[in-house]
Amino acid sequence: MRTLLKEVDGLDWFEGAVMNCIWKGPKLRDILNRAGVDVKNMKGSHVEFACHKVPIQEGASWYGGSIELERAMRDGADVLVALETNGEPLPMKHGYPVRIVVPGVSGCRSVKWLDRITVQSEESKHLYHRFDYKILPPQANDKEAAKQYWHVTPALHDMPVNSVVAIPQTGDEIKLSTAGTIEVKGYALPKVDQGPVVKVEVSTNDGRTGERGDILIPKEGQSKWAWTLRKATIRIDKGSKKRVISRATDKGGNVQTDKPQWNLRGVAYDGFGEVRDLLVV
Ligand SMILES: Nc1nc2c(c(=O)[nH]1)N[C@H]1C(S)=C(S)[C@@H](COP(=O)(O)O)O[C@H]1N2
Ligand SMILES: [Mo]
Repeated sequence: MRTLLKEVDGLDWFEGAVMNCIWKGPKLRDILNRAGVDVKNMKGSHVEFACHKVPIQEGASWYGGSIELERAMRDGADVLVALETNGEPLPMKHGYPVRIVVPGVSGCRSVKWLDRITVQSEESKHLYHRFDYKILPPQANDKEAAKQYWHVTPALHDMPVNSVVAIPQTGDEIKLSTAGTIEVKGYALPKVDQGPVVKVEVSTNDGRTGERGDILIPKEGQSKWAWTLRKATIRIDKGSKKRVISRATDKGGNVQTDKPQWNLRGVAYDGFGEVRDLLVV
């Protein structure tokens, strides 16, 4: 968002931040059910996850965030109290011994080094829940202007459909094949639980024509949450300042947009995947 649209007050996400692994652990809903949480009498409640073991950058002694109880209790939402990743105990930096994993949702709710789960009537009061990770409206164009919008803007949960061109990268020099084509590889992610991604189109001429990428991984049985890795062979002319864009469509029909909306924190970018300044020789 910073490099393609306008300066933001936020982190450099580059193409986006992503985690895609096999998580294992009890479902949060089973734990809450065992604890006697009665959803019917708790409409509109939230579940807060907290970690008091590690302070945050800004000095608060804990980290936390919440999701709606409805999501926590929905079977298909697959919210996990994760103990393992890719068949191993969680690595220390990814939350050992236990973390929350809320698939399809902004990573900030997946609290690491978890030490408390609270069902409560209000959303988390944590700084990062109230004053970060929100898609502020475009009028909130600096920190001062944002002040009046934090309280009325909902916390970010659902992540949008996305695709990323990983090979080649911006600035690369690439050699054309004898057939006049190059190979493009990347990944694509669906909007929240509306996956898998069913189509990725790759274009070298601003979308006037496109090529469909073939799925490399997985070959079959795509999870609704997981990314797909793809490869496309596309025609391109020799020359400098060449651009390759990618556009994903998921099972729910969500498509990446040509005109993503800027927001101050630079979150939830849903514009096309893009690499620029390619030198094709
Ligand atoms: N305790 C704790 N959990 C946390 C955070 C944190 O700062 N402290 N950062 C969150 C954010 S913003 C993200 S994006 C993910 C990153 O998870 P990862 O380090 O496993 O990639 O952890 C989340 N959980
Ligand atoms: Mo994050």
